[in-house]
Amino acid sequence: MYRHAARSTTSKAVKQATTGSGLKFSSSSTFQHSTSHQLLQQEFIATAMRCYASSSAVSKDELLCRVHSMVRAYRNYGHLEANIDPLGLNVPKKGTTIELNPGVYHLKDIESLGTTPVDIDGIVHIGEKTIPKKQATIPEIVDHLRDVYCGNIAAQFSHLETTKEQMWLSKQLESLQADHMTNEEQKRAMSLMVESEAFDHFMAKKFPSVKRYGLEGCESMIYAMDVVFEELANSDISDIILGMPHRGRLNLLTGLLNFPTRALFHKVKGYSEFPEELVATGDVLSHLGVSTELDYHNKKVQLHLLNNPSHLEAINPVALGKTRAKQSHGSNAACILMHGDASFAGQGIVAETFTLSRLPLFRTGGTIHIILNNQIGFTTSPTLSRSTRYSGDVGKMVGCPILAVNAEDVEAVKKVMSISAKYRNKFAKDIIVELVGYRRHGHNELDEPAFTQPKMYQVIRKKPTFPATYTEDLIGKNIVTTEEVQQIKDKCNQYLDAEFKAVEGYKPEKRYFLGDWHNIIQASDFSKLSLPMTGYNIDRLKEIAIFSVKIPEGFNVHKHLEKHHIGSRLQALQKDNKDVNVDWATAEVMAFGSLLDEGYTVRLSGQDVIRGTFNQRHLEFVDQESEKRVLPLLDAIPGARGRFELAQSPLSEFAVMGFEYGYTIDNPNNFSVNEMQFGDFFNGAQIIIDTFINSGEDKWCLCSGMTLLLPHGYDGAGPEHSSGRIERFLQLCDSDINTDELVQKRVNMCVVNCTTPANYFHVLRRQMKRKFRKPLVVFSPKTLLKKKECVSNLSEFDEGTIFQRVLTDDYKHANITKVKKVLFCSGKIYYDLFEERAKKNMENEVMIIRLEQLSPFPFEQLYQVMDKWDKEWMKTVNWTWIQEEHENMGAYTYVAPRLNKAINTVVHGDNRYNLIKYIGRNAASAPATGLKYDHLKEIESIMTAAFKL
Ligand SMILES: Cc1ncc(C[n+]2csc(CCOP(=O)(O)OP(=O)(O)O)c2C)c(N)n1
Repeated sequence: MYRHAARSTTSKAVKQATTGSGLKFSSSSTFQHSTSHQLLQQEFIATAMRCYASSSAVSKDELLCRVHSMVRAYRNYGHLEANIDPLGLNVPKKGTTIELNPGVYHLKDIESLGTTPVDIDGIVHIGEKTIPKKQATIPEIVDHLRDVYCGNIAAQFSHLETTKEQMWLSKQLESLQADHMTNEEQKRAMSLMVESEAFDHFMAKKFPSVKRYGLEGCESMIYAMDVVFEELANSDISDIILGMPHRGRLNLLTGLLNFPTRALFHKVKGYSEFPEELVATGDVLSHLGVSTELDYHNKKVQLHLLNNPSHLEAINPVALGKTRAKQSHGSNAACILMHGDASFAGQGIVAETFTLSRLPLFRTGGTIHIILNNQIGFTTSPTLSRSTRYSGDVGKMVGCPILAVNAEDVEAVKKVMSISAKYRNKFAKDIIVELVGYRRHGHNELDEPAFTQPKMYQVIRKKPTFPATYTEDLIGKNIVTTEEVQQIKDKCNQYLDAEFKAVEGYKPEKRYFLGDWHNIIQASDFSKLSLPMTGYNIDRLKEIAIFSVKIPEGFNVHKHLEKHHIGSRLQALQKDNKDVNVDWATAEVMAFGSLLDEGYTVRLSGQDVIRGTFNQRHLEFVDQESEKRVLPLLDAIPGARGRFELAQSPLSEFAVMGFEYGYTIDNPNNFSVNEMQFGDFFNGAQIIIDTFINSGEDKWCLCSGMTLLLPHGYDGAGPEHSSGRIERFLQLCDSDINTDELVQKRVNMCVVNCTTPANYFHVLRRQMKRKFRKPLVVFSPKTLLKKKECVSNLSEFDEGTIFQRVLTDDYKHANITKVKKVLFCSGKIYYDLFEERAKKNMENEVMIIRLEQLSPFPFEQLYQVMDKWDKEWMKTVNWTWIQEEHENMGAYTYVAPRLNKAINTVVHGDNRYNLIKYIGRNAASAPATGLKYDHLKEIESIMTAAFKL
């Protein structure tokens, strides 16, 4: 439904709108603008009349000027009179847009103009594309402009940033008017739509209770996709990454994307989409994906339809990330995103993704957006679901052309699809096509739509289907015969019947862990796993670390950095290997650099990641005089084979995290680290965590080594910036407490809270060195970045060293039976406990054990530690979990039952006692106090409790 909104408002109109009097809410649920548009029109006419004073003797230049003004008006406002609603419910009244009236330009009242040709070269494009007309009469020009801009395409492009783009689009639209589809093309469109309809009918008959979100009412989408795929294939695109929601997905999968129909029926009947040897819980029908080769007259293109979650539009940044990953490995990939009209206008991720579209480290050369506009969102009409005329209007934020088209004009559909691919290829920018159709049934086929939209559905129920009318049209034009159409239908139904029968005995194909992934296995395949050695040659590591602060001769680096960053790093590294102590930021650079050295693609993204929020990273140096920038790691460590992308990101978490996830699922050798400015900001991207990172492998067998850095720690920074919400991530982990296996095989995510630079180095490298890929969440430090005790000796990075899941100081206790209390902890609190214990001289009585890895829970390592201990002594010990966080937060509720199980198992052989005591902050609503005094008092009381025996 298209409402007529004023294009701008006078101050009076603004006042009216904000007080409510300017917008009337009518019973038919449409906004009506009362006076503002009329006022504007009057103003416009008055101005135009002054400018184009009527005269029968106008000069040639004056005449051209008038024609030019009218042409521009059509390009700007023609869409207001276009007919893009196939239901005919929202057809604008012709002649109501004053700017489109030739009389306003005095081009009606000069009699001779009716027959005298005007020079139109460079003003408007009429005629064949190859032989454009040089002259035309005014009536010819007006007719042409009405055909192009007030026909079945509503084109908006006057908001584009460059006249070059505007001129190009107007030329395309105007000259393509003379282009007509060949008979073959029309037959192709017809058969695709007839097959799509037959598929929907077959599904309705065989599976009447299944929600399939059919394409009925918008069947030309299937041809639209065919056109755009072919256009991209012809422009040598090697890969198309496609993200789309539920509507019409099954039609597209089976109709164009070679998804075996028997596999789909197999899934509908309730069987798994995965081969037996894979461990996966699967997903619903409308989230299925596929990767397939499309062949357009020997122009081949690999199409990847991504699995998507129910959360509408969340797939968008993921698809972009995957596209960029393909491009960074040398392929000429392009992204297409399909959307629903309500979700495109409503979901904020759409705007966030547009923001990425032109940023140097995120761009992918333009996305083609196709909005499948069925003029309704579930039960909500457009008047209640958006504040803009078109669903695609949000694209204006990045100067994106918006071409809305009546889905029942196949020729117009073909035109806009072809223009969209050409525009993307030419300008490397996004473009939106709005395919306006309708939805024949309810939101799904089991819903009754007339409860809420009775009038619309009266029209729809009387309306013949489009494949039927289009077919009749082609028969009428002698392009096909009735027999040919019948043959298409019969063949299609026979095929569907055969596929239906073939479900018996169908076994899902192995489509996973192939190609780039052939060396990767699922972590459940324990027999094939080994602990990866993540240590690296320390001389090379030193070289990398030195290189990371190497600046060119004569470069004016900031004095502070010269002394405290570059100077102190070089100083630390100049010592003998055995005396080299490495801090957090150096450990990180050694991890990245060594992975680059081994040929991995490393990508670090997030807000201000180049410098680092805490002023610790400084991967880039800026000349203080010329502002020239150098990024030593990016400029390549001598001899390193990998590619480094340092992606300072916009202020977005949702889109950026989705993008990075997409980057990692494309290739197992893509190591992407996404840092939040402070840990708590991940919550803006919770949808990506819940629906992709945490569950993508189980739902879709898609593995990801995506790594999140969430700065965490109670340092008096107040309620938000203290906590990365460890508890929320642990709740998402399926680290099983009931298993008797020592090693947790099937855990979805790794969660760590490391306390040493060496462990951080190893855990980062482990992401790429394992045979499997799992997302990793690192609760990274803030104050520890600069703490002088928080360093690791270079020997801890050497070949043969590995990540330590558990760090214990039991070896320091000559007589362990003197220990009265064992404090289990994780993260930065360890340093406070260590200092306090020393101060209190209680090393003999209190043992501190750090859980560096929380998920998968390190049962195996704990058993290794405990097996050495005296069992009778263990029965007497005070076992305590101590944390900085409040009792209802942090790792406590996750860790306590697991520690209980581990200790009970070792001491009693079963899980009989509740042994773990708690020390930490009391339960609270906010993660931390905003008062420094309270913060310090809380620490004091935690420390007092810790060393009370
Ligand atoms: C983020 C989100 N909110 C709500 C829903 C529930 N939902 C599923 S489809 C739908 C309507 C979507 O309308 P539209 O985008 O126009 O697509 P259509 O179903 O009409 O094709 C809604 C609200 C969802 N899947 N995702």
